[in-house]
Amino acid sequence: MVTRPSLSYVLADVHLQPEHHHPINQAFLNFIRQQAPQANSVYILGDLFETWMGDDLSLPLYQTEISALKTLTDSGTKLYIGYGNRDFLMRQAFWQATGAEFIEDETLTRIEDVDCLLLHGDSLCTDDKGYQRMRHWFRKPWIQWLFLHLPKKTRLKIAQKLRQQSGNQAQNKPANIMDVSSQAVTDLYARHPKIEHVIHGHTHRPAHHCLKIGDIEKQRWVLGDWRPEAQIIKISNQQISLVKLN
Ligand SMILES: [Mn+2]
Repeated sequence: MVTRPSLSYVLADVHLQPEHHHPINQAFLNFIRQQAPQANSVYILGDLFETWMGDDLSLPLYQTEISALKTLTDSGTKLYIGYGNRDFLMRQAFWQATGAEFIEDETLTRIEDVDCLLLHGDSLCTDDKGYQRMRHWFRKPWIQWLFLHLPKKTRLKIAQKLRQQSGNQAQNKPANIMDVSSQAVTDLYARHPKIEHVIHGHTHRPAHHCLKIGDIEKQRWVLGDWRPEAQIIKISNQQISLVKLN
């Protein structure tokens, strides 16, 4: 058993591309091969992949990245992956191929002796009613089952359409609607009154927000995306920091 220093990473919104020579994929592979093996654990809070259309279709597309993740977990680093709004159809074959463990949205966990609440973040964007309606449907197990049983060609077409649509919508929506709603954040804090640190992604607006509620200084850490420069969370010796990866 190798003893590692106190070090863990939390990241989200990598949006790995199907072309594995893409700069994002290269940056991610560098991180997974060089920095991640020094850590005790790595948490990926959703949207690791641009889309996931079922293990049968997507595992071969991301073979290089999947095997890098497997090498990482074989080396003893714990890897936890949650669903995002683009990749929530990973199933048994994915977890087996990577050696990663699934984490639910809104998970309370202790990382390097710091209690943290982890979530993707899309559940907080409640001002975007259209998006929340779509999320509600996509999260239904029977809809997912139906989708996964469609022929590969049909799934590819649907995924392409959804990507186009979400791109167009994002351009047309006012910026404040795409961010978290303050009411949703207040509700989240109320559900977890004792927790000090909340970490999420999704909005691609890396930041450290502080809000004093009663005796507790609530700290909301927002992860960045990986275009072009990643901003991820490093937790070491009970200190949390938002760091840039070069
Ligand atoms: Mn997202």
